[in-house]
Amino acid sequence: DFKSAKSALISVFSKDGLEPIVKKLDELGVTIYSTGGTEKFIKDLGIPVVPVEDVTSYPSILGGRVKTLHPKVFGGILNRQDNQTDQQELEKFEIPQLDIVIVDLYPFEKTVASGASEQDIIEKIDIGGISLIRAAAKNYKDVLCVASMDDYKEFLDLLLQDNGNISIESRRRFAAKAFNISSHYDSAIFNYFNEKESLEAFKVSQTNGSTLRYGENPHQKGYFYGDLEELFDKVHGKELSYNNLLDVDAAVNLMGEFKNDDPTFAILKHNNACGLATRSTIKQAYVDALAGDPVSAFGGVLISNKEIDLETAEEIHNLFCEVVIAPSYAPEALEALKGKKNRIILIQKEVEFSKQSVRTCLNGVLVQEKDLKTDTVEDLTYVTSNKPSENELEDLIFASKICKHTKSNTIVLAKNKQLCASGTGQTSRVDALRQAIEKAQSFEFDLKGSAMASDAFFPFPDCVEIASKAGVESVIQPGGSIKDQLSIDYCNENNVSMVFTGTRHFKH
Ligand code: 93A
Repeated sequence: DFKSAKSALISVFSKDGLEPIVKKLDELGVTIYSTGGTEKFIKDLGIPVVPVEDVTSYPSILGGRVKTLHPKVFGGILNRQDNQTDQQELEKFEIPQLDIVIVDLYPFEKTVASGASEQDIIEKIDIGGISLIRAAAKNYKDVLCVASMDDYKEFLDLLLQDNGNISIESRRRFAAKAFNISSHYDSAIFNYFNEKESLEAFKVSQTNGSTLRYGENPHQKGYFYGDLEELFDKVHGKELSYNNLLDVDAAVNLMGEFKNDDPTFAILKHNNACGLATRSTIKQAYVDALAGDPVSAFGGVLISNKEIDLETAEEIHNLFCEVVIAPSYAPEALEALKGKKNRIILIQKEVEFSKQSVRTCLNGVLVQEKDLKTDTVEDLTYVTSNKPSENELEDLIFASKICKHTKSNTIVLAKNKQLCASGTGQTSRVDALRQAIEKAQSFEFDLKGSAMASDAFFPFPDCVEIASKAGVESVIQPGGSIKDQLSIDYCNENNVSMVFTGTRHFKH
């Protein structure tokens, strides 16, 4: 099915390599239609060319944003030559048949790479050209579409080979190339917008970077790019260090889970909670958080979900800690806390945090949505014959919130809304569990009736077995292991209740 071309529409950004094509088309007697700059280029070669405006009877408007977007142009491309009605309409509306469409799109990616301004980049989003390409490729049965300067050469060879007769196979092959180009083009635009969004979300720029005393260790240089003042009022203390910043980040993310709960206090070390409790007063919450692990609490980061009063501040004052964070402080409490020169005191403002996280990886960056899913009672599937009591359910949700913010592999043990102990950042979940049990026992917690949360499913029943022997009576975990039933069976035989959340909470 060969077709000899009688007309061509040429609208190209790059004119490099176009000359021999236009010359050949002219030699073959093909009528050439063209747009602004391309038309001028062809005219300058001394070759006859019809401005597209003569077809549309409409000038190029909006600074070139609309030049080919017109029914007379698209009618000329999209009509089916074997369809009578289509052909009658061409005649009726005086639409010229177009057999070849040659486009080379505005160089969007190159413009982005050049570091151009947003405005320049936006103007390089080709609308008319991409539409010409898609229309011509869609109608490949009648139209040949050249969609990039990279294909000029191949097209010229094709013209020379059969003297302007083009086979259906060639038209279809060029159509496939065309859709490859249009989809790649749109993906590049998407990537630009997407990246823009994540960078803006972090407000990271050279101008608001600050030099830290050092990085994770004194021999490492360190910098922070961000706007701390937007998030906190720092009312007292030394400069925040690299490690302080990481702990503050972990603390506010963790406490975000308890924002609307009763008074809750958490103590963090190395980004993990070493103590956390929810009580009727903030002082009691602090006292019971500290009891979770008074050894680790030394030099920790403290955070409260409610105003810190004088009573609590006086208790806190006895502890050496790096940072205290709260939504507000009673004036006397603040004075008491200021009693240590270096202690950093932050008032956390009501500002939303970015919903994405970024970290370096293999000379690149990994970007992901933050884990914003908090397990609730509504998410739970009750998988054992023994169901958790009201109190146990509260403890399970409580434990799962802490678990989500603890480094994997992790197991969290909790009882009466108090963190008993956790196993953090272990290479196996059994190790994490053993660490948690041993730690809880070393601080004289009675684990009888405690709740256990796991960040991921149990591949074997060993964890529920060890936990049950230590006194755990309720378990919350995502579920989803092929061997779930073994853990369920064990729980059923040993009076342990277990619920599945369906959501894994790895944190690496
Ligand atoms: O701004 S556009 O999206 N609006 C249009 O209607 C249109 N038609 C073709 N850009 C449009 N084009 C593009 O113009 C082509 O894809 C090509 O890159 C460029 C050719 O313009 P000129 O012939 O004026 O150099």
